[in-house]
Amino acid sequence: MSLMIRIVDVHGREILDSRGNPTVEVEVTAQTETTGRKSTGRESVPSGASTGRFEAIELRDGTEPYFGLGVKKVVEHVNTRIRQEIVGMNVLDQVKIDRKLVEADGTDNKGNLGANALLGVSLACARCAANALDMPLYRYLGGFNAKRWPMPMMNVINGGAHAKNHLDFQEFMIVPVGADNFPDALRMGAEVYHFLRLLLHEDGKLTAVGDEGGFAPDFADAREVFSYLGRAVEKAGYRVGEDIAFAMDVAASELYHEEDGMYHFPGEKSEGTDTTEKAEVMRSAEEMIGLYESLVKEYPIISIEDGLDEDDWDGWKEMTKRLGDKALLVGDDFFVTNVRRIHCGIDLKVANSVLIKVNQIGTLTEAMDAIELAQKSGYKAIISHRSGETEDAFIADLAVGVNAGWIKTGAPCRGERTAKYNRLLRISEELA
Ligand code: 2PG
Ligand code: MG
Repeated sequence: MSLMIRIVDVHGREILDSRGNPTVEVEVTAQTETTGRKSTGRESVPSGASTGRFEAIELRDGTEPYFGLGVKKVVEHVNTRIRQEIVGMNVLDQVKIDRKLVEADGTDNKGNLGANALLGVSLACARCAANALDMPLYRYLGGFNAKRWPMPMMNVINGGAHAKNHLDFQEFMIVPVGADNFPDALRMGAEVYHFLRLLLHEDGKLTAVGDEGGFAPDFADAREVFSYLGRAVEKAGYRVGEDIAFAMDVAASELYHEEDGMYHFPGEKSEGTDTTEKAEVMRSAEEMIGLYESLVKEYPIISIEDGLDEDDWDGWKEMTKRLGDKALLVGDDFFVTNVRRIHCGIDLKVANSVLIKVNQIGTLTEAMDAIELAQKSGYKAIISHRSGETEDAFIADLAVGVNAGWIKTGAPCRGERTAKYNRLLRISEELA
């Protein structure tokens, strides 16, 4: 007879995320039948700013208070309909629970109950199960073979939808590729971060931080940012490229204008002539790829995320042809952690890496399916936070549980980002 840990309660509430916006938190309580012991798992749901068009739907109240951003209705779904569906189930049956959640919602995009309702419950079930078994979460998720620490991609300069500056690319990351272990990787990243602050300050640039903890002053363009990163790496005593490499998230769907099929760079102004004023720079898909080719030649950029629009499959194909052997080409808004889209990508030989965001798809099982598909197809799976986060560190355990090898969770700054890094430090001790 298999072990029965019966779900006895599900309770949702509204809490605040790192941007001060409401989000969903869920507690699942289950009772081990043989011993009568009760265990609880609590999880909360992150939220994006530059969301992909094909993501599962995050429901919000749409009426006051909180400027319509409240999640009272979603919490209500958790506490009534979802509670009724899963109370009595075995909390160890994660796949069955997630299937039940998807069926209860009944839509393709989780727009009925809300992906934020489903995800809170799904993650809290896994956490509750791990707690009931007295297992670290990564061990519960990955079994005995969970053993690989993830290389952090640390977003130290914030732009795009994550900051109010005039930087068009969304994220500039440092990747401590020369580190031998996670604590060293984190320390190297943090040291470079501090030297970067110093350099920016010396040049009179603002050192206030954006949504993901990276600095967010104005820059002329991506090249200026990379030159700062290079100088910060050297100041910290590391070798550019060997010890610390770079990565970027263009979040190109945010720059793309359907009307003219061009990518607009409002923060980057072209030179005016005597008769014309300075104008915003625009680039075609071809020019975007050309820009990446030259950036990759000039700087040690190992990863380009969402380099083109989420709908531009032809452009992505061309980009993969020209850059696929030089850098990770990561689909975030492009794949939205969705097995169907990832399948298309693999079939068409488009991109070579998948960003995994659990709230893009709405249940843990579906996110794990996406990771499995990516990994077995030779694509990298990069476990990622959202720009709106909480102190929840589920994704740190997930990254180790699935041996992802990569995690993207912001700067080594702001509590909701360091929660993940600090959890990885603790896991590293256990793995050692
Ligand atoms: C991204 C993410 C996380 P957001 O685009 O990769 O860094 O941002 O959560 O705003 O979509
Ligand atoms: Mg992205």
